[in-house]
Amino acid sequence: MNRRRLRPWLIGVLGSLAAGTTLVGCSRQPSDVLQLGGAIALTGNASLLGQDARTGLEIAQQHYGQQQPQLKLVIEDTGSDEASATQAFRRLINNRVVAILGPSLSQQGFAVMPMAERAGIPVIGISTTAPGIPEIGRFVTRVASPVTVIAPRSLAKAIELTPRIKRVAVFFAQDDVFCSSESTIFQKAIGAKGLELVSLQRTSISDTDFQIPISNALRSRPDLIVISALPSDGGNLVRQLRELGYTGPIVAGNGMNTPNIFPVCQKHCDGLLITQAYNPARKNPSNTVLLQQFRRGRSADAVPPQVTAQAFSAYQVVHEALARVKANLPKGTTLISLPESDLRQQLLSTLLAMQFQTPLGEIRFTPEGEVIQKDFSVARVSMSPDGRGGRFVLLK
Ligand code: 1QQ
Repeated sequence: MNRRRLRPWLIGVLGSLAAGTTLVGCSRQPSDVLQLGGAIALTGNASLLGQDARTGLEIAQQHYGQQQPQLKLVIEDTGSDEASATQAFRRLINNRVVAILGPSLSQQGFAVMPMAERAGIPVIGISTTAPGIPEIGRFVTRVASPVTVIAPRSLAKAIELTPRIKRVAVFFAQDDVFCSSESTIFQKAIGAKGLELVSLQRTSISDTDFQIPISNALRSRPDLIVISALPSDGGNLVRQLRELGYTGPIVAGNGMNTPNIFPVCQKHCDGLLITQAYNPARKNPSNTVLLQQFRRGRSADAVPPQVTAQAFSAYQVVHEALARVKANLPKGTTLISLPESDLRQQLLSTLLAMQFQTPLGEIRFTPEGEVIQKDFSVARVSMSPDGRGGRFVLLK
Protein backbone atom coordinates (compact mmCIF):
# COMPACT_ATOMS: atom_id res chain seq x y z
CA MET A 1 0.00 0.00 0.00
CA ASN A 2 1.45 3.37 -0.94
CA ARG A 3 1.43 6.44 1.32
CA ARG A 4 -1.37 8.09 -0.68
CA ARG A 5 -3.80 5.31 0.27
CA LEU A 6 -2.65 4.87 3.84
CA ARG A 7 -4.68 7.57 5.52
CA PRO A 8 -8.17 6.76 4.16
CA TRP A 9 -7.47 3.09 4.80
CA LEU A 10 -6.53 3.74 8.41
CA ILE A 11 -9.54 5.97 8.92
CA GLY A 12 -11.70 3.16 7.59
CA VAL A 13 -10.27 0.60 9.96
CA LEU A 14 -10.63 2.93 12.93
CA GLY A 15 -14.17 3.77 11.85
CA SER A 16 -15.04 0.08 11.64
CA LEU A 17 -13.64 -0.56 15.09
CA ALA A 18 -15.51 2.43 16.49
CA ALA A 19 -18.72 1.20 14.91
CA GLY A 20 -18.16 -2.19 16.52
CA THR A 21 -17.81 -4.04 13.20
CA THR A 22 -14.94 -5.97 11.70
CA LEU A 23 -13.81 -5.85 8.12
CA VAL A 24 -13.27 -9.58 7.80
CA GLY A 25 -15.96 -12.21 8.07
CA CYS A 26 -18.74 -9.66 8.56
CA SER A 27 -22.07 -10.53 6.97
CA ARG A 28 -23.06 -6.83 6.63
CA GLN A 29 -21.42 -4.61 4.04
CA PRO A 30 -18.06 -3.48 5.41
CA SER A 31 -18.08 0.05 6.74
CA ASP A 32 -16.54 3.12 5.14
CA VAL A 33 -15.43 6.39 6.67
CA LEU A 34 -14.65 9.24 4.31
CA GLN A 35 -13.79 12.89 4.84
CA LEU A 36 -16.14 15.48 3.39
CA GLY A 37 -14.98 19.10 3.09
CA GLY A 38 -17.13 22.11 3.96
CA ALA A 39 -15.68 25.41 2.69
CA ILE A 40 -17.74 28.29 4.02
CA ALA A 41 -17.30 31.92 5.06
CA LEU A 42 -17.03 32.07 8.84
CA THR A 43 -15.26 35.44 8.94
CA GLY A 44 -15.73 38.71 7.04
CA ASN A 45 -18.83 40.20 5.39
CA ALA A 46 -20.04 36.87 3.95
CA SER A 47 -19.92 35.17 7.36
CA LEU A 48 -23.50 36.35 7.84
CA LEU A 49 -24.31 33.84 5.09
CA GLY A 50 -21.64 31.29 6.07
CA GLN A 51 -23.08 30.94 9.60
CA ASP A 52 -26.35 29.77 8.05
CA ALA A 53 -24.42 27.25 5.95
CA ARG A 54 -22.54 25.96 8.99
CA THR A 55 -25.85 25.28 10.78
CA GLY A 56 -27.13 23.25 7.82
CA LEU A 57 -23.89 21.26 7.46
CA GLU A 58 -23.78 20.47 11.17
CA ILE A 59 -27.40 19.31 11.24
CA ALA A 60 -26.73 17.10 8.21
CA GLN A 61 -23.58 15.73 9.88
CA GLN A 62 -25.58 14.81 12.99
CA HIS A 63 -28.19 13.07 10.90
CA TYR A 64 -26.17 11.35 8.16
CA GLY A 65 -22.84 11.10 9.98
CA GLN A 66 -23.60 7.75 11.60
CA GLN A 67 -25.13 6.16 8.52
CA GLN A 68 -23.08 4.26 5.96
CA PRO A 69 -21.00 5.45 4.28
CA GLN A 70 -19.93 7.43 7.29
CA LEU A 71 -18.80 10.96 6.42
CA LYS A 72 -16.61 13.05 8.65
CA LEU A 73 -17.23 16.71 7.98
CA VAL A 74 -14.12 18.91 7.92
CA ILE A 75 -15.09 22.60 7.87
CA GLU A 76 -12.59 25.20 6.67
CA ASP A 77 -13.20 28.96 6.88
CA THR A 78 -13.00 30.52 3.42
CA GLY A 79 -13.16 34.05 4.84
CA SER A 80 -14.96 36.40 2.47
CA ASP A 81 -12.28 36.92 -0.18
CA GLU A 82 -10.58 34.82 -2.83
CA ALA A 83 -7.19 34.54 -1.07
CA SER A 84 -8.68 33.03 2.11
CA ALA A 85 -10.91 30.74 0.06
CA THR A 86 -7.84 29.53 -1.85
CA GLN A 87 -6.14 28.61 1.45
CA ALA A 88 -9.24 26.77 2.63
CA PHE A 89 -9.56 24.80 -0.61
CA ARG A 90 -5.84 23.95 -0.52
CA ARG A 91 -6.21 22.55 3.01
CA LEU A 92 -9.20 20.44 2.02
CA ILE A 93 -7.53 19.13 -1.15
CA ASN A 94 -4.41 18.22 0.87
CA ASN A 95 -6.70 16.48 3.35
CA ARG A 96 -7.85 14.21 0.50
CA VAL A 97 -11.56 14.89 1.02
CA VAL A 98 -13.99 12.95 -1.17
CA ALA A 99 -15.91 16.13 -2.13
CA ILE A 100 -16.11 19.80 -1.18
CA LEU A 101 -19.31 21.65 -0.26
CA GLY A 102 -19.03 25.40 -0.85
CA PRO A 103 -17.81 28.08 -1.09
CA SER A 104 -20.26 30.76 0.11
CA LEU A 105 -19.80 33.36 -2.64
CA SER A 106 -19.64 33.08 -6.43
CA GLN A 107 -16.86 35.69 -6.27
CA GLN A 108 -14.82 33.05 -4.40
CA GLY A 109 -16.20 30.16 -6.47
CA PHE A 110 -14.72 31.47 -9.72
CA ALA A 111 -11.30 31.55 -8.01
CA VAL A 112 -11.35 28.24 -6.12
CA MET A 113 -13.71 25.85 -7.88
CA PRO A 114 -11.10 25.43 -10.67
CA MET A 115 -8.74 24.09 -7.95
CA ALA A 116 -11.18 21.27 -7.14
CA GLU A 117 -11.65 20.70 -10.86
CA ARG A 118 -7.91 20.27 -11.38
CA ALA A 119 -7.71 17.91 -8.39
CA GLY A 120 -10.65 15.85 -9.73
CA ILE A 121 -12.70 16.49 -6.58
CA PRO A 122 -16.46 17.02 -6.95
CA VAL A 123 -17.37 20.47 -5.62
CA ILE A 124 -20.99 21.26 -4.82
CA GLY A 125 -21.80 24.95 -4.51
CA ILE A 126 -24.03 25.66 -1.50
CA SER A 127 -25.03 29.23 -2.25
CA THR A 128 -23.10 30.15 -5.42
CA THR A 129 -25.85 31.36 -7.75
CA ALA A 130 -24.05 33.47 -10.38
CA PRO A 131 -24.31 32.46 -14.04
CA GLY A 132 -21.34 30.36 -15.20
CA ILE A 133 -20.59 28.37 -12.02
CA PRO A 134 -21.37 24.84 -13.34
CA GLU A 135 -19.56 25.72 -16.57
CA ILE A 136 -16.28 26.08 -14.62
CA GLY A 137 -15.67 22.38 -15.13
CA ARG A 138 -16.89 18.81 -15.12
CA PHE A 139 -16.49 18.37 -11.34
CA VAL A 140 -18.34 21.60 -10.51
CA THR A 141 -22.01 21.50 -9.60
CA ARG A 142 -24.33 23.32 -7.19
CA VAL A 143 -27.57 22.93 -5.24
CA ALA A 144 -28.20 26.70 -5.35
CA SER A 145 -30.56 27.57 -8.18
CA PRO A 146 -29.11 30.19 -10.52
CA VAL A 147 -29.91 33.83 -10.04
CA THR A 148 -31.39 33.92 -13.57
CA VAL A 149 -34.23 31.79 -12.19
CA ILE A 150 -34.48 33.55 -8.83
CA ALA A 151 -34.16 37.30 -9.37
CA PRO A 152 -37.12 38.04 -11.71
CA ARG A 153 -39.62 36.50 -9.26
CA SER A 154 -39.29 39.10 -6.51
CA LEU A 155 -39.52 41.90 -9.07
CA ALA A 156 -42.72 40.39 -10.51
CA LYS A 157 -44.14 40.07 -6.98
CA ALA A 158 -43.36 43.73 -6.20
CA ILE A 159 -45.27 44.82 -9.33
CA GLU A 160 -48.16 42.51 -8.47
CA LEU A 161 -48.39 43.99 -4.95
CA THR A 162 -47.92 47.61 -6.10
CA PRO A 163 -49.22 47.89 -9.68
CA ARG A 164 -48.57 51.65 -9.87
CA ILE A 165 -44.78 51.04 -10.00
CA LYS A 166 -43.26 52.74 -13.06
CA ARG A 167 -39.91 54.19 -11.99
CA VAL A 168 -37.20 51.93 -10.57
CA ALA A 169 -33.86 52.78 -8.96
CA VAL A 170 -31.22 50.05 -8.83
CA PHE A 171 -28.27 49.72 -6.44
CA PHE A 172 -25.58 47.10 -6.84
CA ALA A 173 -22.21 46.28 -5.28
CA GLN A 174 -19.89 46.52 -8.26
CA ASP A 175 -17.01 44.66 -6.59
CA ASP A 176 -18.84 41.35 -6.25
CA VAL A 177 -19.42 39.24 -9.36
CA PHE A 178 -22.68 37.79 -8.06
CA CYS A 179 -24.09 41.25 -7.21
CA SER A 180 -23.22 42.67 -10.61
CA SER A 181 -24.61 39.69 -12.51
CA GLU A 182 -27.76 39.65 -10.41
CA SER A 183 -28.21 43.36 -11.08
CA THR A 184 -27.89 42.81 -14.83
CA ILE A 185 -30.69 40.25 -14.58
CA PHE A 186 -32.84 42.62 -12.51
CA GLN A 187 -32.23 45.43 -15.02
CA LYS A 188 -33.27 43.21 -17.93
CA ALA A 189 -36.41 42.16 -16.06
CA ILE A 190 -37.20 45.83 -15.31
CA GLY A 191 -37.00 46.60 -19.07
CA ALA A 192 -39.03 43.51 -19.97
CA LYS A 193 -41.82 44.62 -17.60
CA GLY A 194 -41.96 48.03 -19.36
CA LEU A 195 -40.64 49.89 -16.28
CA GLU A 196 -38.25 52.80 -16.41
CA LEU A 197 -34.78 52.48 -14.87
CA VAL A 198 -34.46 56.00 -13.43
CA SER A 199 -31.25 55.60 -11.45
CA LEU A 200 -28.36 53.13 -11.31
CA GLN A 201 -26.09 53.38 -8.26
CA ARG A 202 -22.82 51.46 -7.98
CA THR A 203 -21.74 50.67 -4.41
CA SER A 204 -19.15 48.44 -2.74
CA ILE A 205 -19.54 45.43 -0.43
CA SER A 206 -17.31 47.30 2.04
CA ASP A 207 -19.40 50.50 2.05
CA THR A 208 -21.13 51.50 5.26
CA ASP A 209 -22.28 55.02 4.35
CA PHE A 210 -24.70 55.36 1.43
CA GLN A 211 -25.82 59.01 1.80
CA ILE A 212 -24.53 60.08 -1.62
CA PRO A 213 -25.91 57.25 -3.77
CA ILE A 214 -29.20 57.36 -1.83
CA SER A 215 -29.57 61.14 -2.40
CA ASN A 216 -28.80 60.63 -6.08
CA ALA A 217 -31.37 57.85 -6.41
CA LEU A 218 -34.13 59.59 -4.45
CA ARG A 219 -33.77 62.70 -6.62
CA SER A 220 -35.15 60.60 -9.50
CA ARG A 221 -38.33 59.81 -7.48
CA PRO A 222 -38.38 56.00 -7.77
CA ASP A 223 -41.52 53.95 -7.00
CA LEU A 224 -39.37 50.87 -6.36
CA ILE A 225 -35.79 50.22 -5.26
CA VAL A 226 -33.95 47.03 -6.20
CA ILE A 227 -30.74 46.10 -4.34
CA SER A 228 -28.01 43.58 -5.18
CA ALA A 229 -25.62 43.56 -2.22
CA LEU A 230 -24.22 41.34 0.53
CA PRO A 231 -25.82 41.18 3.98
CA SER A 232 -23.96 43.87 5.86
CA ASP A 233 -23.65 46.54 3.13
CA GLY A 234 -27.18 45.70 1.94
CA GLY A 235 -28.63 45.86 5.46
CA ASN A 236 -27.02 49.26 6.05
CA LEU A 237 -28.25 50.52 2.70
CA VAL A 238 -31.86 49.54 3.53
CA ARG A 239 -31.65 51.19 6.97
CA GLN A 240 -30.27 54.42 5.51
CA LEU A 241 -32.85 54.46 2.69
CA ARG A 242 -35.63 54.43 5.29
CA GLU A 243 -33.85 56.93 7.54
CA LEU A 244 -33.52 59.28 4.58
CA GLY A 245 -37.25 59.10 3.93
CA TYR A 246 -37.82 56.45 1.24
CA THR A 247 -41.13 54.73 2.01
CA GLY A 248 -41.75 52.71 -1.18
CA PRO A 249 -41.21 48.98 -1.80
CA ILE A 250 -37.72 47.42 -1.81
CA VAL A 251 -36.68 44.25 -3.61
CA ALA A 252 -33.52 42.67 -2.18
CA GLY A 253 -31.40 40.10 -3.97
CA ASN A 254 -30.09 36.73 -2.87
CA GLY A 255 -27.04 38.23 -1.15
CA MET A 256 -29.35 39.58 1.57
CA ASN A 257 -31.25 36.32 1.99
CA THR A 258 -30.47 35.67 5.64
CA PRO A 259 -32.11 36.61 8.95
CA ASN A 260 -28.64 37.87 9.88
CA ILE A 261 -29.59 41.12 8.12
CA PHE A 262 -32.18 41.77 10.85
CA PRO A 263 -29.72 43.14 13.43
CA VAL A 264 -28.30 45.41 10.69
CA CYS A 265 -31.46 47.04 9.28
CA GLN A 266 -33.64 46.18 12.32
CA LYS A 267 -37.22 47.55 12.02
CA HIS A 268 -36.27 49.02 8.62
CA CYS A 269 -35.94 45.49 7.16
CA ASP A 270 -39.75 45.29 7.35
CA GLY A 271 -41.37 44.80 3.94
CA LEU A 272 -38.27 43.68 2.00
CA LEU A 273 -39.19 41.27 -0.81
CA ILE A 274 -36.74 38.39 -1.45
CA THR A 275 -37.15 35.24 -3.55
CA GLN A 276 -36.83 32.00 -1.60
CA ALA A 277 -35.56 28.67 -2.88
CA TYR A 278 -36.59 27.06 0.40
CA ASN A 279 -40.11 26.57 1.67
CA PRO A 280 -40.14 25.35 5.29
CA ALA A 281 -43.67 23.97 4.84
CA ARG A 282 -42.39 21.30 2.42
CA LYS A 283 -43.36 17.81 3.54
CA ASN A 284 -40.61 15.25 3.07
CA PRO A 285 -38.41 13.26 5.46
CA SER A 286 -35.26 15.34 5.01
CA ASN A 287 -37.09 18.60 5.62
CA THR A 288 -38.68 17.07 8.73
CA VAL A 289 -35.19 16.22 10.01
CA LEU A 290 -33.93 19.71 9.22
CA LEU A 291 -36.86 21.42 10.94
CA GLN A 292 -36.71 19.18 14.03
CA GLN A 293 -33.00 19.59 14.52
CA PHE A 294 -33.03 23.32 13.76
CA ARG A 295 -35.80 23.90 16.33
CA ARG A 296 -33.83 22.23 19.13
CA GLY A 297 -32.84 25.03 21.47
CA ARG A 298 -34.82 27.53 19.38
CA SER A 299 -38.56 28.29 19.29
CA ALA A 300 -40.95 25.54 18.14
CA ASP A 301 -41.79 27.48 15.00
CA ALA A 302 -38.25 28.67 14.14
CA VAL A 303 -37.55 28.53 10.40
CA PRO A 304 -34.16 27.58 8.91
CA PRO A 305 -32.73 30.22 6.56
CA GLN A 306 -32.48 29.36 2.85
CA VAL A 307 -28.70 28.86 3.01
CA THR A 308 -29.11 26.43 5.94
CA ALA A 309 -31.48 24.35 3.79
CA GLN A 310 -29.09 24.56 0.83
CA ALA A 311 -26.13 23.42 2.95
CA PHE A 312 -28.13 20.49 4.38
CA SER A 313 -29.18 19.55 0.83
CA ALA A 314 -25.59 19.69 -0.47
CA TYR A 315 -24.50 17.26 2.25
CA GLN A 316 -27.54 15.05 1.60
CA VAL A 317 -26.89 14.68 -2.14
CA VAL A 318 -23.27 13.65 -1.51
CA HIS A 319 -24.29 11.19 1.19
CA GLU A 320 -27.03 9.60 -0.91
CA ALA A 321 -24.87 9.40 -4.03
CA LEU A 322 -22.04 7.73 -2.07
CA ALA A 323 -24.54 5.29 -0.53
CA ARG A 324 -25.65 4.39 -4.07
CA VAL A 325 -22.03 3.91 -5.21
CA LYS A 326 -21.44 1.72 -2.15
CA ALA A 327 -24.57 -0.36 -2.78
CA ASN A 328 -23.35 -1.09 -6.32
CA LEU A 329 -19.90 -2.30 -5.24
CA PRO A 330 -19.10 -6.02 -5.46
CA LYS A 331 -19.95 -7.72 -2.16
CA GLY A 332 -17.31 -7.32 0.48
CA THR A 333 -15.68 -4.28 -1.17
CA THR A 334 -15.37 -0.86 0.43
CA LEU A 335 -15.46 2.63 -1.03
CA ILE A 336 -12.11 3.31 0.57
CA SER A 337 -10.54 0.39 -1.28
CA LEU A 338 -11.29 2.13 -4.60
CA PRO A 339 -8.56 4.32 -6.05
CA GLU A 340 -9.34 7.88 -4.91
CA SER A 341 -9.88 9.20 -8.44
CA ASP A 342 -12.31 6.34 -9.29
CA LEU A 343 -14.28 6.98 -6.13
CA ARG A 344 -14.61 10.69 -6.90
CA GLN A 345 -15.54 10.02 -10.55
CA GLN A 346 -18.19 7.53 -9.48
CA LEU A 347 -19.52 9.95 -6.87
CA LEU A 348 -19.82 12.66 -9.53
CA SER A 349 -21.50 10.54 -12.21
CA THR A 350 -23.89 8.96 -9.68
CA LEU A 351 -24.83 12.31 -8.19
CA LEU A 352 -25.55 13.81 -11.61
CA ALA A 353 -27.80 10.86 -12.52
CA MET A 354 -29.90 10.74 -9.34
CA GLN A 355 -32.98 12.56 -8.05
CA PHE A 356 -33.06 13.75 -4.46
CA GLN A 357 -35.89 14.66 -2.08
CA THR A 358 -34.25 17.46 -0.15
CA PRO A 359 -35.48 20.34 2.01
CA LEU A 360 -35.37 22.33 -1.26
CA GLY A 361 -37.87 19.85 -2.70
CA GLU A 362 -37.03 17.44 -5.48
CA ILE A 363 -33.74 18.31 -7.13
CA ARG A 364 -31.70 16.78 -9.90
CA PHE A 365 -28.90 17.98 -12.14
CA THR A 366 -28.20 18.61 -15.80
CA PRO A 367 -25.21 16.69 -17.22
CA GLU A 368 -23.26 19.98 -16.86
CA GLY A 369 -23.98 20.07 -13.11
CA GLU A 370 -26.66 22.78 -13.03
CA VAL A 371 -29.34 22.12 -10.43
CA ILE A 372 -32.93 21.65 -11.53
CA GLN A 373 -35.32 22.72 -8.82
CA LYS A 374 -39.05 23.30 -9.27
CA ASP A 375 -40.50 25.39 -6.53
CA PHE A 376 -39.72 28.93 -5.48
CA SER A 377 -41.61 31.55 -3.54
CA VAL A 378 -41.20 35.18 -2.63
CA ALA A 379 -40.98 36.21 1.00
CA ARG A 380 -41.82 39.49 2.63
CA VAL A 381 -39.76 40.32 5.70
CA SER A 382 -41.94 41.00 8.72
CA MET A 383 -40.20 42.69 11.66
CA SER A 384 -41.53 43.13 15.19
CA PRO A 385 -42.24 46.82 15.99
CA ASP A 386 -39.09 47.07 18.17
CA GLY A 387 -37.03 45.68 15.29
CA ARG A 388 -35.53 42.89 17.43
CA GLY A 389 -37.22 39.90 15.83
CA GLY A 390 -38.22 39.17 12.28
CA ARG A 391 -39.21 36.46 9.84
CA PHE A 392 -39.42 35.77 6.15
CA VAL A 393 -43.15 35.31 5.46
CA LEU A 394 -43.78 33.42 2.22
CA LEU A 395 -46.38 35.15 0.02
CA LYS A 396 -49.01 33.28 -1.96
C1 1QQ B 1 -23.48 34.21 -4.72
C2 1QQ B 1 -24.65 34.35 -3.85
C3 1QQ B 1 -24.46 34.83 -2.46
C4 1QQ B 1 -24.24 36.28 -2.43
C5 1QQ B 1 -25.67 34.53 -1.62
C6 1QQ B 1 -25.50 33.45 -0.66
O1 1QQ B 1 -25.76 34.07 -4.27
O2 1QQ B 1 -22.40 34.73 -4.42
O3 1QQ B 1 -23.63 33.59 -5.77
